[in-house]
Amino acid sequence: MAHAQQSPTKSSSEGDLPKESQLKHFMSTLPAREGWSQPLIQYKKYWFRPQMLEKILLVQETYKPRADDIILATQPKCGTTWLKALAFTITNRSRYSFANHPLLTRHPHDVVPFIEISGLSTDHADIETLPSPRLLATHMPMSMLPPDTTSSRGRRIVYLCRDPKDTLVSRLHYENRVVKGCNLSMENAFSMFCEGFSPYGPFWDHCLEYWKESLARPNNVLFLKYEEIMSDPVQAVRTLAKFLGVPLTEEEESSGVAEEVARLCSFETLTGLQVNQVGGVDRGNKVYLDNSVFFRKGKVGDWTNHMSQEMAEKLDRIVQEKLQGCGLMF
Ligand code: PAP
Repeated sequence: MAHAQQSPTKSSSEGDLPKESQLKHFMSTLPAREGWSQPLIQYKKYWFRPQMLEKILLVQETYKPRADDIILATQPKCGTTWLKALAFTITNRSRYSFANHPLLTRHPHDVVPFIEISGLSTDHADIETLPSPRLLATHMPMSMLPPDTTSSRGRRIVYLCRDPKDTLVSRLHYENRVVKGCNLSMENAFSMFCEGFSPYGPFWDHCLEYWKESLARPNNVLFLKYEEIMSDPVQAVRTLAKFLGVPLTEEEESSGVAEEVARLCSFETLTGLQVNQVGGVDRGNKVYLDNSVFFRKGKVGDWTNHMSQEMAEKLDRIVQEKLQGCGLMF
């Protein structure tokens, strides 16, 4: 589509229209489709909630990447909260003791801001004011990261993905819990997901872009799976620390730092903390999210409780076909 290539935040035929009006007009020209709790808009093959797309388009010009930014990239429901906790704890381990750690009183979303979602963290509204090196998160597809985000030799991106069946189950529960009046069925969510129609989807394209980049630039892009972290969280801590340029020292190894990080960031520890049970964040637009919505079961394979074997095989087959030949498998 020709209009998808232009920059919607730059003045064009609309002359001096304020940016927001330009964006709204631009977005009104894009394909929209109903089915999830809100209609989604398609931009460059990916589907977004309108508010998210608006922010993604805006940050194309407002986000100024720094060479030492660390970016945690995920699709929603693939383990963002967990990855934020792990990366924050690893990179700040010389600043905070485990006994008096920020994560004991603050939600992981509160300590690592998103590039494109303001208001999810309470005190990091403006990421431009954060000191370097910044730890930032994003759900943006790789191809939509603002210009220069990936070109720096030093910049690091950690991408975390998850079995699409569990991702879908997690997404379905989240939508039904967070959006008042939403009562989406597994069958409907499943068929939309299989078509590639889901927030930030197609699921496989989002993974594939980061996967290819991780193969091309392994020192800059680390590709992780939720299931791998779950099967050996301590090893995942070591891998992350090394990739992020702060490998565990021998002394740290012998004093069990990797184990402590994994324990602090575990589902069990985080869900046991008051801040993650009763707190919440005001996301603006009259949306208030309980901190607890980011924690449900935290299990691998919960799909077996919500999906038939036939559905699972169908989704596996679709994903396999889409990822065929690239070396990525679920
Ligand atoms: P987000 O992208 O909207 O922030 P995200 O954190 O990616 O959500 O996904 C939430 C999922 O991660 C939930 O999965 P479930 O619905 O299958 O249970 C949540 O339980 C899980 N999760 C959150 N924190 C942890 C953790 N520390 N360890 C393991 N899983 C976690």
